Amino acid sequence: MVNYYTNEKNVQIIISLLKQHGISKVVASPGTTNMAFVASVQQDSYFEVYSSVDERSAAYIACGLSAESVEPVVLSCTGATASRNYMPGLTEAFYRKLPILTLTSTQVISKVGHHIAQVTDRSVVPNDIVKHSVYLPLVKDDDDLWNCEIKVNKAILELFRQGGGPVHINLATSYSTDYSIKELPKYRVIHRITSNYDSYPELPKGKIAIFVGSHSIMNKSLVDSIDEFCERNNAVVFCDHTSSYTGKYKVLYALVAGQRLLDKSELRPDLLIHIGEISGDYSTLGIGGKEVWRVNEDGEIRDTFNKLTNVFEMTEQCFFNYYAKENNGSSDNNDYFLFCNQQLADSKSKIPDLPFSNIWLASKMAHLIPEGSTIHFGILNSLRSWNFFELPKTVTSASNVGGFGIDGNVSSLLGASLANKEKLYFGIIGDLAFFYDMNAIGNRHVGNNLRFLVVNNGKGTEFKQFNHKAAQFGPDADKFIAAAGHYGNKSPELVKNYSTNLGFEYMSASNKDDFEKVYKRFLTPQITEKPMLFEVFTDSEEESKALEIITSLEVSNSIKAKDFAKQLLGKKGTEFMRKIIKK
Ligand SMILES: Cc1ncc(C[n+]2csc(CCOP(=O)(O)OP(=O)(O)O)c2C)c(N)n1
Ligand SMILES: [Mg+2]
Repeated sequence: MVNYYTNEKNVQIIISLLKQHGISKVVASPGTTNMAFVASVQQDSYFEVYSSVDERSAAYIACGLSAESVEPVVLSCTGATASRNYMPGLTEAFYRKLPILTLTSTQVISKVGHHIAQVTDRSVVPNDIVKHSVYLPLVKDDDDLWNCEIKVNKAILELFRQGGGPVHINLATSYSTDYSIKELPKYRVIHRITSNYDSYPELPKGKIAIFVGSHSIMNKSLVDSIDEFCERNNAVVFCDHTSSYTGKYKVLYALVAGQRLLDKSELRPDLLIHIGEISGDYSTLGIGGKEVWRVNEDGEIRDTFNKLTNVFEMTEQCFFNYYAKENNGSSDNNDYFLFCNQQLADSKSKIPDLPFSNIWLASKMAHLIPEGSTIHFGILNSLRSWNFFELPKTVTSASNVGGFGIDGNVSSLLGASLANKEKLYFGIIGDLAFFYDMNAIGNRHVGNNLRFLVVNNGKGTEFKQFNHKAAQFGPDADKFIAAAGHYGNKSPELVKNYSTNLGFEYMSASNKDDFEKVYKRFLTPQITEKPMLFEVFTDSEEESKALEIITSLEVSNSIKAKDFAKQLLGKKGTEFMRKIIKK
């Protein structure tokens, strides 16, 4: 029988990515644990493989070969004490910044410490033998596959990053004896482009979108560069209230992206350019892109959308300035932007009068937030509710989506308000988040430029939404998941007394009529004598209904058919049908 590549996928990923990154030199030491790798590369004429019994010598051979050829070199060794002998050579490589990719093969690391023959603990690596060390597990499902693809790309790119140096992969094996894989699968390669890199990739043809995660305040010149880029390349900018971009190509996309019954394939860009940090706009994150480029000075591989192919380690300004001069040739007009905008306008026009809820409050107030103020949103329901509605262009907005805590929403707004006493600061916050951090409104630095809208539904209504995973528990979710009934259980006096005693102007509403009477005062554009707290009592069921309505404005025919089939056949029947269709 002829042997080809191993069927161990983690090894296949390494080999495929070595080839795609142009790495061919290998120094192998003998053993069983590294057999899957060694046997696979020795039958592939792409690789130039050398043998060294002594691992200490192997590592120094790799140093000499790498320095002389100015190429990376791969080391491969087995279990037992083999890897220990790499240390002197790797120390040399570390201080000379030589790109040595060290593969130390091992049984799965859960076996460490159980007196399994030849299994050693490699979890502690000296600081000055490699710049980066990872464990590559066996691939048992798609998550493992993704994990391995990302880790191997990261490890290989680290060989060259910031001057380069040695890198370590602790590579698990199951001792498979199946070497029947004739054609090596092509796994996803990721490249890193730095500003001194002279061959920037070409923009792919087709639709281009920029996704802006939470972003620090954008200066005008960056906004102008993005606008110029969009104009030249028929691009659109997907934003939420944490994105900070206010240029011409902005679309606040949660309303469209959140449509549960809409077929989104037409909306999906061919290239998604990912800037900014973490986003709380789950709906727009779900749109994704067929291919993703990430642009960030940190240069890290962050595969938020599972489709990353290039990371640009540079300022966004540098990236957009460069590509604003390019034209991907797919179109000279801005039809993709117009299409997205049209979708948004269509959905907006279908919003009916909603039940009394955070979403309804947003629909009534978002566009009336006084010009030039700042607004913060609590996690998660408040941010999502207000992301459906536009704010005035001069209003800046943010949310604690770095860590998604409900623990500091009041304090963060207070902190922001200290930066400019002449400006109004609004906070939209749930009851649990308010009570968590309520001591902050007693802080002696509180100014009269602060205004809180506390949406008090007596629990974490997030967990009571019709589409939340806890919905299956019905009322039982109240006990411990949604944590209902704490903090006075929607007492009309508690927040009123506490806040007025602290010098706040207090107002409240329990229905739409109450709201109409008081909300204009809360939106007074001038700084008033006192800070304000507007407490609105809502009900979880109404909150959930409002969300269900606003995410069901659009229904695509294809989805209608699927839904209809589901109702007719039930869940089991649909699964059965799916299996039959696959066959
Ligand atoms: C410190 C912290 N603990 C727990 C959570 C999980 N969590 C996310 S949303 C939420 C409910 C918040 O309730 P509330 O502030 O009343 O907002 P609502 O969902 O009712 O609008 C919780 C507990 C979190 N994000 N942060
Ligand atoms: Mg609540």
